[in-house]
Amino acid sequence: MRDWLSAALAAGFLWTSAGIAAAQEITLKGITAFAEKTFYSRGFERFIDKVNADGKGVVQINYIGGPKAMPPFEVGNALKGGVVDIANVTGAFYTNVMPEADAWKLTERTMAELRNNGGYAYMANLYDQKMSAILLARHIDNNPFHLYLTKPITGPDLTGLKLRITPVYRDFFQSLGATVVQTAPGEVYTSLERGVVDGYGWPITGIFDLGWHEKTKYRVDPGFYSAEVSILINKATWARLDDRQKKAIGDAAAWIEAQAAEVTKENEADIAKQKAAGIQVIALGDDFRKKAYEAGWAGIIRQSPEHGPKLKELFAK
Ligand code: 173
Repeated sequence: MRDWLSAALAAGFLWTSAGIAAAQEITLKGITAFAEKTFYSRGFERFIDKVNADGKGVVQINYIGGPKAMPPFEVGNALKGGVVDIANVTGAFYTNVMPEADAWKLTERTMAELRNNGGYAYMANLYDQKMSAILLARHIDNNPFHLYLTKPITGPDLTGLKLRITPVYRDFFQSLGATVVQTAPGEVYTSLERGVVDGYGWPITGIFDLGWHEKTKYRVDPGFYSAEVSILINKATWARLDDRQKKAIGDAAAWIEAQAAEVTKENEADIAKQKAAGIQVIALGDDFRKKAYEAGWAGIIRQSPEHGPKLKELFAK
């Protein structure tokens, strides 16, 4: 083999069957807003494993890690600016860049339905304009949020309670009289331990990942909304990819989004685990859930009078 050819192959150049174009394997930087190997990062980690297996010689993802590498609320900006290429993150963590992203939590339609009814397309345009990004896959859905407490309540009145929030819960908990304090997930444990908060919002799954069950006495039912965690890619990065690179990433994205329905099994498992850990359920009835949606949509429409009403039309049932 001629020297230049072996050198080109060693450097990762591949010849297409037509022999007219050479493509170099590309390596993308991936970050997650959730702690590595915990529930909300696992779908992303499976996605990366698949891309790296199927995309050998074509495209690879270098997994930089989670909140130790980058604060969760900075992930949106980093993706927008191309500091990272691919991110695993929830809309509530980048409302500073795109307030409408928090509306995913209010969807009552599946992603398959939203990809058909124009809901996904409407959001895709906002991602393009505000985030310079493309939402590849929502891998967490069917996963309600709950209020967890260290003190009991007797009804839907949170007056006098100080609660840890993200934008997900702000309007709802405030509408019921709570005082709220926003923290990243990584600060929940110490906030509970120091008595800085009387409880926190979080989905039904994952409270065992960071040890919060040790400090949690009550879970308020019913749950409300549907947690969203998605894989996003920077728009300029995507534009640089050739067809084979896009296919490797697109196929892995469709594969992981199709698994979002399986989240319900994890919900059941964590409900049983919470019960076994002695966490008591405070059941408030469906009015609690109804109030959550009212406050949630009012908040989205207040923050985005231009797009909120249209999103409600496309997302709600
Ligand atoms: O509570 C949170 O940090 C939050 O907003 C969230 C969103 C999606 C999944 C898990 C947590």
